[in-house]
Amino acid sequence: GMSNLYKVVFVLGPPGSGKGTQCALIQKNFGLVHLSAGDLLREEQESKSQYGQLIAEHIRNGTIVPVAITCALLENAMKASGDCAGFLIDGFPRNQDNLDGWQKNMADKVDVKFTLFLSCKVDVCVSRCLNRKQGRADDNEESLRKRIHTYNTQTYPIIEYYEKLGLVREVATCRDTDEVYTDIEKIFKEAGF
Ligand code: UP5
Ligand code: MG
Repeated sequence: GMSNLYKVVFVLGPPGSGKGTQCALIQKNFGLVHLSAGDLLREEQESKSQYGQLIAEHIRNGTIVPVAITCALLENAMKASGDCAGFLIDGFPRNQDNLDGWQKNMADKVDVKFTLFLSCKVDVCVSRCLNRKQGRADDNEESLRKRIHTYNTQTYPIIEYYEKLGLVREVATCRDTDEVYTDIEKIFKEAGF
């Protein structure tokens, strides 16, 4: 029955909207395992994988890695996690290819509870990324323009798809991290986590 399925919450929103920041808090307080698709891709790239160059190019250009690669990384990470309350899948699915590949490979293994949509004004997002100073190859003005374009044209339609299914919980993130988290905590409690 449903109890055998992995519980999943997707976390989407523009670059710098606070997906990683908020997922860390949710993971700590609710026992869900945070899997950032972007972090998994960066780790894969650094591990000298055969896909390293392809991943690096997509990240720098703000375009989206083919789903076969990303979905395999996510599934492996889920299998390696052992027992947990569920998974926070951060930054995925971010285009139609991602959604199609996920549905094909994972739909019968997971119970998608909802999509947490972290909404934030573009100028705030951009300045957060430019001030982050974590050495990310895509935290420069040119890559950020491309990332925002990809978000608007390809990722936002995925959020709209889940919205039509009644599965979006939106939280505005142009506020202090603690205020944002207070709203998120309510959403997870109401969802039974
Ligand atoms: N910060 C956070 N919240 C704040 C707040 N409330 N007030 C003030 N500051 C706040 O936050 C960004 C910065 O803002 C941090 O310095 C933080 O302290 C501060 P963070 O939590 O890191 O935001 P996040 O939304 O996680 O931003 P990130 O840059 O990680 O989002 P992206 O969606 O752009 O990056 P991601 O790593 O998901 O993807 C990168 C690239 O990988 C993509 O462009 C794509 O090329 C590739 N990719 C795929 O191809 N497929 C995938 O499935 C996933 C990624
Ligand atoms: Mg992130």
